[in-house]
Amino acid sequence: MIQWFPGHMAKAIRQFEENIHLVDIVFELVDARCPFSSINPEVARISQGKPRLMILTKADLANPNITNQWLSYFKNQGYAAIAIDSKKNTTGKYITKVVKDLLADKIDDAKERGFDKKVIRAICVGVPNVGKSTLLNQIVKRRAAQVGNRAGVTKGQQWLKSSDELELLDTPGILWPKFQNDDIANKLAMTGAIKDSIYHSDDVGLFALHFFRNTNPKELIDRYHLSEDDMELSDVDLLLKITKKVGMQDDYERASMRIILDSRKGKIGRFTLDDVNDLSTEEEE
Ligand SMILES: Nc1nc2c(ncn2[C@@H]2O[C@H](COP(=O)(O)OP(=O)(O)OP(=O)(O)O)[C@@H](O)[C@H]2O)c(=O)[nH]1
Ligand SMILES: [Mg+2]
Repeated sequence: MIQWFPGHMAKAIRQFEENIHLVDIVFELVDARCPFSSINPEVARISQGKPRLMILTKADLANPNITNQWLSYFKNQGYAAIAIDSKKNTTGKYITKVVKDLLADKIDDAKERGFDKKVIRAICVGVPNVGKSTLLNQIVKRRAAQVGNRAGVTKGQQWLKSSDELELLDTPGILWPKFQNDDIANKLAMTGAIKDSIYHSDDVGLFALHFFRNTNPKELIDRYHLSEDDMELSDVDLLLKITKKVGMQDDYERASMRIILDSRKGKIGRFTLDDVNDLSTEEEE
């Protein structure tokens, strides 16, 4: 079972608890490719009572129909929820509008009490690599926070100011001490929330392969020049076949990492690992 809960995450959670009273709203970022598995249970516990906006990031990489199903699900649960692509320059403006609409009563209140503007403070939290810093950079319209394509780029909290009366607290990615099951761990690893050196690439690679052969078979065949017959192979034999096809002889661990990286780049098609319809069974586990 994969576990990754280093000291800096425990510290980041403590700082989140210390700072929650400073903010008007919590941006709870989850990955649109696994919007359920990337929910950090610590966020609900710590932000109790504060308005929360659930933001499904990387929607450009996820299956759009399933993203809509998840948005409906979260809205039914009483959440304000939106899906975004932070690569788009319009995303910052869109979020600013959503936040001001959500907090309209509070803003009006401040105006009635004679303040000509109300500064809105938000804290941005979520699993590593989910796109917290990228999103905040879009809102403040400059590269104020460091971003990077690996888990654990942001090391400490940092306030960013936008010209639209928003003050935003960027935070390091946080996980939780024990994943509920292997599926959740595999999904987080596959989508890049867990440092790559923590898990066995073949475990996660096989998990990815098993998923793609069922949901995106055409893209899988195209990407690795497979035949229809190859799709009859067992998962392990299919991995060995792909290992040869990508010219890695029998280094199936390296080939597994290749599959994982290809999937993150969208090269095996858009996908969503969490199925809304599975939820009732997951909750029973
Ligand atoms: N395709 C796509 N990529 C995104 C999106 N948002 C962020 N990314 C990419 O995801 C990677 C991680 O982004 P960051 O903003 O550094 O993520 P973070 O949540 O701040 O990560 P930590 O600080 O490590 O916790 C970067 O390579 C971004 O370019 C998105 O909406 N779509
Ligand atoms: Mg960051």
